Amino acid sequence: MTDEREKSELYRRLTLVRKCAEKIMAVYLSDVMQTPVHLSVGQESIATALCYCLNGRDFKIGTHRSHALYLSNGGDVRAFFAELLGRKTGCSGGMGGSMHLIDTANGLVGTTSIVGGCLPILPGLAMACEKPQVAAALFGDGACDEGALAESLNWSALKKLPAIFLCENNRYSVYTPFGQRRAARPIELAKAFGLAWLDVPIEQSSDVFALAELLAGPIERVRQREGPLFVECQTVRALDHSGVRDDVSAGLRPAEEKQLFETYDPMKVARTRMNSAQCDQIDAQVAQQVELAYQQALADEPATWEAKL
Ligand SMILES: Cc1ncc(C[n+]2csc(CCOP(=O)(O)OP(=O)(O)O)c2C)c(N)n1
Ligand SMILES: [Mg+2]
Repeated sequence: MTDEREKSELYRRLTLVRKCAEKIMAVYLSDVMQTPVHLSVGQESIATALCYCLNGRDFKIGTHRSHALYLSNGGDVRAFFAELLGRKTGCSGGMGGSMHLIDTANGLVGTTSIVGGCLPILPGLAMACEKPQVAAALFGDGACDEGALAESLNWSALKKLPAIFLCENNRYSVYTPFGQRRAARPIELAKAFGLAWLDVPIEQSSDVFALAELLAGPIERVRQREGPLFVECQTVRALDHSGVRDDVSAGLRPAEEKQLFETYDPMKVARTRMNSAQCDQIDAQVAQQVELAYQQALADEPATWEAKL
């Protein structure tokens, strides 16, 4: 990607996701947020590149680990923090918590804590699409352990639906490594059902600019109704499955995971492709935006069950 305006917009979105995660990390252990959190640190480039190739009319659906999807899709930052803080102004009325983010104005129909839950919903969303609209689901490798993947791939391929399956393969389902759960990678199933596919190594999936470029053409073909697309992006989870701690130091995953993050941290990779003064300027603007949104959300009124009934 060479267009400087496009690059700085992608960098801005990537930075927003990271800075929101850093804010959560700074306050979470005080218990101000009464919700589990599953941070996307290390994986941010994937949702960011995907959303960059989609528009506000396209449907999106995600999982328990969807902060990056909500934020890089243009979700309101105050409503994001308000949701995590259990405020009425939250994007799900303060009742959903971090795993249930909704932003229908921007096409995000929701995120679900049921692993694999978004998979059978995706063909339904794709069936409801009107050309040139498309539907996309972002899910983990653990979701592919569910039988629902085969059914969803089959129906999407059979009906040539405008569905985009994007698997973020961080090779872990909580602490259970890929090799102890699966005989083959998820993409093999997509190939068996005849979907178009993209097999993306970590070198490309951690580079938000490269990934956005790589996704653009195949997504356009989905728009043109050439059939569904399956993308498997290799990635790395920097922190614990849930919460803000480092599970590698706690001995729950091997040290190589930490090294992988050091090498393929999407923020570091993006900075090597940009002018550093420009990055510093965007970093400062986004930091200010995040702090303001957090403080506003903190001052918002708490959600109550009565308010929803
Ligand atoms: C149906 C179902 N089974 C189990 C769980 C518990 N659980 C929550 S997250 C998770 C791991 C999911 O792994 P993956 O899909 O790879 O996503 P990641 O956390 O790696 O992003 C599990 C097993 C659940 N929420 N839903
Ligand atoms: Mg996983």
